[in-house]
Amino acid sequence: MTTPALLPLSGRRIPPLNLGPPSFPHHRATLRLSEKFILLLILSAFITLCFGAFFFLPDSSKHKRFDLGLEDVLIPHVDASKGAKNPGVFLIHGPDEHRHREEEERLRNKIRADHEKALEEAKEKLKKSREEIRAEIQTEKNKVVQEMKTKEKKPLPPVPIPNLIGINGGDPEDNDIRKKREKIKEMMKHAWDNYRIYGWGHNELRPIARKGHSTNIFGSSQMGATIVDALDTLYIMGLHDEFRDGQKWIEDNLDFSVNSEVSVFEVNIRFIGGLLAAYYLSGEEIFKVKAVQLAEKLLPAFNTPTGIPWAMVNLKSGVGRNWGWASAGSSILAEFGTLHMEFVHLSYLTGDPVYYKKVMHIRKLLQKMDRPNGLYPNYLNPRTGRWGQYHTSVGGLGDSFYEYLLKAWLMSDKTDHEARKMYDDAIEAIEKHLIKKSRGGLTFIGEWKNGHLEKKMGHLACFAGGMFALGADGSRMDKAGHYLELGAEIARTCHESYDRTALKLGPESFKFDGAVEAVAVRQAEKYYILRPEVIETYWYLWRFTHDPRYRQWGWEAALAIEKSCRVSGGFSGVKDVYSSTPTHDDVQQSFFLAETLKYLYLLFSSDDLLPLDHWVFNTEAHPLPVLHLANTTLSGNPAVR
Ligand code: DMJ
Repeated sequence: MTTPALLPLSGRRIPPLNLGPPSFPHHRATLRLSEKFILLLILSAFITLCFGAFFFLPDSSKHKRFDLGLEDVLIPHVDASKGAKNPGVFLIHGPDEHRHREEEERLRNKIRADHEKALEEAKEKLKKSREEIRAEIQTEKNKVVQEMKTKEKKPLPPVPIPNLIGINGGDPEDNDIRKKREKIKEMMKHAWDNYRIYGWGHNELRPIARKGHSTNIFGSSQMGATIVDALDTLYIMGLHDEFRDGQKWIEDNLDFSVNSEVSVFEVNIRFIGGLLAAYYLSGEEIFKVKAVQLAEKLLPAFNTPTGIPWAMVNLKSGVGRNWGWASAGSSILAEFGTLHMEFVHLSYLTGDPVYYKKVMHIRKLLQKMDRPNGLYPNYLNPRTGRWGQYHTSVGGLGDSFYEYLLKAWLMSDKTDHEARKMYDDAIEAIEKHLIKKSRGGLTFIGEWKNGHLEKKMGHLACFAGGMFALGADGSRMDKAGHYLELGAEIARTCHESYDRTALKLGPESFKFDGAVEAVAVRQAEKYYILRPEVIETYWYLWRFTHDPRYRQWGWEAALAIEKSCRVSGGFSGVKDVYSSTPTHDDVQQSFFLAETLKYLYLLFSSDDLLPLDHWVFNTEAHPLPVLHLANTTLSGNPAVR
């Protein structure tokens, strides 16, 4: 700021005010006290003016909420031309001023009239008896319920249904394989029938206590998670009576207007995924309607400063929050990064782009963030848009995020190149930093924690063998052979983790430490809870290679489950796979019916059942058809089913 020229006050030129070092004492001495006072007064008036003007300048810094270069996705898009967000700041003059006064007067009159009307109504009400008032309230309630029901029944717009190929059949020619497939179907019957008898409508089953079971991921209400999760498995196995039974329960009982806090991720992959798959397979509208009703209930979870959803949401109030254990209040990569497939299908089926926009927003945000060593950390704070702890894993907390990048590309009929690029980049970084070979020659995927590689692999990470195989075709620099081989190596390692136990079932997590290879060390990591990932990898590798070892390994796993997990009331997880006498955890997980038994059944079916160039399986093994969107838009389509 330059000092303004001082004007003479009484015809006398005032020497410049010197506020410099006291090297010119004579100058200051010449300035009288009153003159000094006037000068100071003018100066302070000027400073006040500049200061005031500063406040009236547009404040661009207010709009920038983060320093991550995310402006385009994070800046609230307010249409300035409408300008009514803060009406107080606009000054109105001329003819507009008159119109404005009239408008104000009209509003005042309306408020006055409304008040009087309300007063009259209240007086009238008071004249009525309690019974009359109660009856009126009841009529009002009924009206609201009726309105909600009509809204629920509102038909969704017709869309072209993709070519649904291979939803039945899959009979293998080989007699031995056919018998094995029949055995898997019998296991499914056993799991379903017992749930039907002892746990019907509950989320899961306690097969030993013979009663219902649930965990906090499903909230506090009975949402029949096993029914929804099992539907498509029942369908492809030809268990149509059971399928219809499940459908009936859903029609009559599945209600999402409940005061219950659920996991957005789990409800998405199991319920929305399960309902969508059941809809595509059977064509029954009810499944589509229920999927959309539920999706609407999940949307408030996205109301965060960044658009990264909360981990949990209350289905009734829409209030969201994160898990208490997650680093620095973060959301989890594998949770907010595993919505894409289902949400794209929801937009496709409803013609409402809202779902598509939510997941694309997440993708854009992730794309713009710095990644340490090219790796995605598992934790992201939805308030600040900053990473939490630098922990990267292809197992729990990270796993299905990578899976969904690849599957977004496959599901788009290989047109979503952005997703493929993100997948390729991520996989390259993972291979460079996390994938190692043990002394004994087993390839494993470790976990990256604050600059250090933990030589530990979770059962969950075993799904990656199948993912590498599935992504081989279309990989960069034609490395298809390499990725198929990598998938096979992971399958071998995971098979070893099963083979080195007493029960021939894999532990939750296993180490590679000196002489220890593919074995759990801590007691807390020795359990098997009917998880599917290893069998899932066998199935993908079987489809791509037809190497008989995968059917053989799958059969070993099926027999081990039958021997150690089957009880008269269903199937249960076991607490220690290294102990030859199994101790049961008494939980029949819903994913056992959705995934483990489905992948086993597919492993012993021919490839024409749910062929992989027409179907993409969500992370809960629910098959969704490939969408040929090249010539369509997501905002509705006139064609009819
Ligand atoms: C399933 O719910 C899904 O596969 C999910 O992606 C991770 N884990 C369980 C089964 O282990």
